[in-house]
Amino acid sequence: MNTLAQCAAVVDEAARTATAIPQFTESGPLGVEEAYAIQALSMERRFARGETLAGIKMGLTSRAKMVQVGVAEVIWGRLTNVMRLEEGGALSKRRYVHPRIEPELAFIMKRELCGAVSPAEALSAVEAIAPAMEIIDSRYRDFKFALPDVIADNSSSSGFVVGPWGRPDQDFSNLGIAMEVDGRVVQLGSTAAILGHPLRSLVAAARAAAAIGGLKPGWIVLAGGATAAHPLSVGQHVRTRVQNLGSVSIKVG
Ligand code: 0L1
Ligand code: MG
Repeated sequence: MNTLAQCAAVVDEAARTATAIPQFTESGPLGVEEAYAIQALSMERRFARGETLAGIKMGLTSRAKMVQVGVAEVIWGRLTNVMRLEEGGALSKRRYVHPRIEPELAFIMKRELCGAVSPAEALSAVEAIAPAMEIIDSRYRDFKFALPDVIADNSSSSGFVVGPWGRPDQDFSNLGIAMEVDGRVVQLGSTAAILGHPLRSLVAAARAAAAIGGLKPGWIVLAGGATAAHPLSVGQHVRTRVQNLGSVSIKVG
């Protein structure tokens, strides 16, 4: 088994060059703590290339996602400025190995939030909420991995796009979500699929982010996919509509 720094270099290079790699767990045991250490080291390499931390993503927060991946644990990853895509813009599929897209709810923070907090405390630190989509792209061959592999691979996070910001003082516990590809609905869900209420995901994010000094003002938190993810192909136009919050879209080039 390689050192943690070597694993970080391998997964970072796989992401940078959009090249599939074998799972780390195929060549030896890897614990969850070690996997988060690899994630941190691989993200340090991106920061050394000029990317900046823009927030965090929560993963496997819905039953559909847990079933799709075959685990029962919430995970997290880091978002960078370079991963953010322009709303209504285009992504280049060549930059990814085998990208998928999923509908999400995004928070933007107005205050720091760190450690064990109540849902009310979490909500009071939120500036706004928005419909969003995350592009996930496992760097592992055939999109197959064990839990530590995916954590080491920044929890598959590869890109995100955020729609119009709305007030956080509205009921967003159970809003309908429809994700369309070229006008055809491919996934239907509800924000309630995100841990029963997306705010619970923010509470979990504050706890997770204690490891990196807490969530900071201006950071984006992706609450997690509300449905299973959908594979992306060149030429597609993907739009997610969230009840009361508007829509967010991206083209695949
Ligand atoms: O919910 C998520 O964002 C899960 C990401 C990790 C699993 C996957 O790649 O499907
Ligand atoms: Mg996600």
